[in-house]
Parts: sequence; C-alpha cells; structure tokens
Amino acid sequence: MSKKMMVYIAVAILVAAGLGAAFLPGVLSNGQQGDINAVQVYITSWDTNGTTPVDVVFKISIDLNGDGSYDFPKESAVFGNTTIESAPFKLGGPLPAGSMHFSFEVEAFRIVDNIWLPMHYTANQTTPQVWGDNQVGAGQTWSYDATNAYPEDLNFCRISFLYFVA
Ligand SMILES: [Ca+2]
Repeated sequence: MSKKMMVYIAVAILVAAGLGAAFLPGVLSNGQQGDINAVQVYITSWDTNGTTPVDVVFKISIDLNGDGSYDFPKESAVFGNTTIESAPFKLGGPLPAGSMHFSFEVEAFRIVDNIWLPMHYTANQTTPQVWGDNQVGAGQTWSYDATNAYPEDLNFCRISFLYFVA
C-alpha cells in the first residue's frame, strides 16, 4: 500500500470516528438514566370563578434534582384587572443527569397595594408539591378548584397545570 493511500485511509477513519462521536450521543439519549432532559411546566388555566377582577402574578418553582430545595423559581409578569387567564405562564429547565424524579409547585398571588397575597387553590390553603419523572415523554396534569369551598372570597381561585419532559 502506498504512503498516499495509507493517509487517505487514516483520514477516512478519523472522519468516521468524528461523525460517530457527533451522532452517538443523540442516538443514545432517549430517556435512559444519566441523560439530560428538559422539563416544561405550564399553567394552562386560572380563574377566580367570579366577576371581581384582581391583579395576579404567577410563580413556578422547580426542584430540578428532587432534593427538596427549589433551585429554579420564577415569577410571571403581572396580569392586571382580570378574572380569567388562559396559559398565563410557563417555566422550563434542564433535568440533571442521574435524577430520576423532580418536583415543582405552582403559586398565584393577587397584588393589593403592592403586597403579594397568596391565592389558595386547595380548600386547606396549602400549596401542593407535585412530582414528575425524568423520562422523555413523561407528563402529567393537575386541576384544583377552591372557589366552591370559598365562594366570593378573592383569596381563592381555580388553576390547572401540567409538566412535559422532552
Ligand atoms: Ca434542588
């Protein structure tokens, strides 16, 4: 074999190895443990079940690694003078390699004289911490309504939210 031919073969092997390295992680990253996926949490609907408008802000807090500490909290813009909102806010983040579960919570606050007052969507006025699976395609939906327990009370609302892992 000529020296020139050996160089061609060596280059061809290097190119093939480079392409393999570039494509293999994508091929191998479909929901197996140790992969990095991304979660999106969406508030899909919110309303007061009433006619008195409020100024409301939403907050989503995600515990990306499931250790009980919310490391990715974020607030929405303020929605002024409203009683119903459709898909007002979403928040996404990376799920670390090796974390099989994550958790998050969704909050709504009405703003009165620049003070944020929690709007409760459970009858016992606690904010539920919910859990999701770190697996591509995993998802779940939740719907809460505390407006029947406390009609005409501006501190209570209805809310629906979901998560999806891609
Ligand atoms: Ca955490």
